[in-house]
Amino acid sequence: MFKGVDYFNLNDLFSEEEQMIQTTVRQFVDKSYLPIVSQYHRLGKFPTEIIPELGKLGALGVTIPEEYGGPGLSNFIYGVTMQELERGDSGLRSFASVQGSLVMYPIYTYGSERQKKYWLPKLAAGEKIGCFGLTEPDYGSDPGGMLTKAEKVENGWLLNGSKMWITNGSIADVAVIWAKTERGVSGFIVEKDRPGFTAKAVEGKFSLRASDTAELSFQDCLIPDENILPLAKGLRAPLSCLNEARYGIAWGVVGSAMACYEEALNYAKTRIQFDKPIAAFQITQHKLVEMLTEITKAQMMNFHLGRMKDKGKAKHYHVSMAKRNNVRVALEIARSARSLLAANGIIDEYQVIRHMLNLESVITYEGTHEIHTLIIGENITGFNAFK
Ligand code: TGC
Ligand code: FAD
Repeated sequence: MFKGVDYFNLNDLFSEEEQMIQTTVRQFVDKSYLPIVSQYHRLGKFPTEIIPELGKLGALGVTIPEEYGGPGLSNFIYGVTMQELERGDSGLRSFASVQGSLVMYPIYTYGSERQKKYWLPKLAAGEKIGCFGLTEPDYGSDPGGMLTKAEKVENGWLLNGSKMWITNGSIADVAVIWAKTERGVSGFIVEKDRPGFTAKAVEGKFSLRASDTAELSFQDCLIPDENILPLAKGLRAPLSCLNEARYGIAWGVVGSAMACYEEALNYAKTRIQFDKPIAAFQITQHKLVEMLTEITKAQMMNFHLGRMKDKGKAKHYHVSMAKRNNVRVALEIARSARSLLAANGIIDEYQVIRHMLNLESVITYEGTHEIHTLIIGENITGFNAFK
């Protein structure tokens, strides 16, 4: 039975299958992931040994149909899964987001039958790891300006350029790379051992430390014709993948917020100052009430968005609103929880500082907070304020 932060008993509205999967993912995070995350956070590495378990859980490519090796579950279950993974760490959810929404989704949606049959079962099982390269050193919020190019040559495509801040980049077996071509922005499946392809881990991160982030370079890297995603034409193809990942993030960050709230509440009940638990002070209660209220509002938004998405009614601007709101409130909750733990809030014996630092990346990637403001702003006013 679900024992988490659920003030309005939304969980009662979950189907039996949704509840069962939530509990299974939650137990995996509690038993297999939380005991090791601090150690990997210190090391600055992703715990690759848990990848097969993620595959067995069905957390990689949740909505990919069974005929391609996926579990073929709903978008709602995808969301719930991301929430429970990010309750562990944003790096864990990032791994699953990238593998499912940014590698499997484009292959499933824009790939040939041969590409789907070859890659999807291996990615679903976690036998192969994928990454997604859209961002470049000089083009982040404005991916349409990308400099990476693929030139048509007799026996394929010659890829030149670089991609920056790529999650899973240095541990990936395969990359989905977006490049300008004579037919507009196109997507390519690039195996890691192709001559001319190098990946280098980004050093010195203070955020998402238990996640791999890399810079990818391509120098006259020859990609065979059969590796282009045949149905991906133009920038709308990679942007459509972002909708999937942003939806998962909207759910995921609520998991981070729940972890911070629970830790803050437990701490406040046991930490004694002025002969009382700090939970007995009005200012502490105010902080906790604000946290729980924002979590409850975000859970409701996700619940409805998930049902809308399963009916095919969630538009990209709805996803932007949920991503924008939920990451902002999760970050505020993590900061507030950190303040409640005070000095203990800055060490990794507790979770709040790790979540807080992670969320600084999450509010930046998959469209910054400002970019989502402008996406929603354009939708409601009709004016494009990007350019
Ligand atoms: P714009 O001219 O507006 O659009 C170009 C074409 O794309 C269509 N479109 C979309 N299609 C599907 N979904 C969306 N969300 C779409 N947004 C736009 C649009 O209709 C148009 O189609 P067509 O057929 O008319 O050509 O493009 P723009 O160049 O003005 O840029 C728009 C903008 C700023 C919203 C977009 O580029 C943007 O979202 N920028 C943010 C970049 C971003 O989010 N990057 C994420 C990189 S991946 C990542 O961060 C992974 S982290 C993963 C992890 O670790 O969890
Ligand atoms: P910039 O675009 O340079 O933005 C700088 C500032 O200007 C921001 O505050 C931004 O909001 C603001 N700004 C930009 N344009 C406007 C405007 N029109 N109006 C108002 N303000 C504006 N990318 C991938 O392709 N694949 C990945 O797997 C991936 N993983 C990542 C993992 C991590 C840990 C991080 C930190 C990033 C990752 N990214 C990935 C990149 C991420 O998507 C970009 O960092 C993000 O899109 C922002 O780009 P930028 O950092 O270049 O910032």
